[in-house]
Amino acid sequence: MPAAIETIDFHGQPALRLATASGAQAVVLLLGAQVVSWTPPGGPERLYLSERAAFDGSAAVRGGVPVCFPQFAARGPLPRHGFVRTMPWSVETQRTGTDFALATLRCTDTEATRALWPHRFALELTVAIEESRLDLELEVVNEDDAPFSFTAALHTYLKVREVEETRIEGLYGLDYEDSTDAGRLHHDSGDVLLIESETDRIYREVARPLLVREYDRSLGINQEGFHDVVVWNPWEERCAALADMPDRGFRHMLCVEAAAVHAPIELEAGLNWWGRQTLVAL
Ligand code: TA6
Repeated sequence: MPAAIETIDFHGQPALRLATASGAQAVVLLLGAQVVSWTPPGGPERLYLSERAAFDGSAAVRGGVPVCFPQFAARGPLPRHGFVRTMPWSVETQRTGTDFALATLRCTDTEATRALWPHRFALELTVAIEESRLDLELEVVNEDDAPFSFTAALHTYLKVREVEETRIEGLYGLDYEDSTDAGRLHHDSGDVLLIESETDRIYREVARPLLVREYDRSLGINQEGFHDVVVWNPWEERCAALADMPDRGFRHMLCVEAAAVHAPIELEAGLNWWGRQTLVAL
């Protein structure tokens, strides 16, 4: 089968399914430009999607890769993680080649967004699959006539077999803000990060690729443009408090997010910024 892109219905929402000749697949919702599935050739699924996720647009879909913009988390006056994850995006480009499939989705400011955040902007999310790789690129264009600043993230939910048996390598020597410790700054001095309790960290100035290792497989993660990496697992209590997560869901997910948080991006009028996260199944 050659590479192809088709429009599908995914839990009642319009979505694109990208597929390559070698058998990779990804699904991206037009709602929030949220990638909700990525399967490298031969499988299995590598993104976590909660079986209790709401797909009616009343809340962000729990899982996949939510796009957070123009505010990360509750670090400002806007709704948590901004407002574009529950907005409808449009399909701008679809392209397939010998063994890749690529789609670009776009959203722009509306009267409702300007009431919350008085700026004109255009966002494009490009999703590309090729062999065992998923590339996500977020472009922000300042269409205003004055500068604006924003924080943003690709809030990637990885699917893991068992979170306590998962190790993250590559964070050694970095400073991180610990949201479970009132945002205090800590220094990571361990070779690997093990997730054994609630974890909510914003690692700063991450310049090296990361490796997420499980006993029988790994995932390489690289980013450009984004300076921070957020690592999040709600653990038992917080997970149980999330209406759209099953109680044991935290055992099978791990968020490793490409983010621009600790130093907001300042964007001059008419200019653009982009950030990319790449996942490679190993
Ligand atoms: O990225 C980590 C985080 O900011 C956590 O603090 C956690 O609350 C999570 O995002 C999920 O946020 P949400 O608004 O999707 O429930």
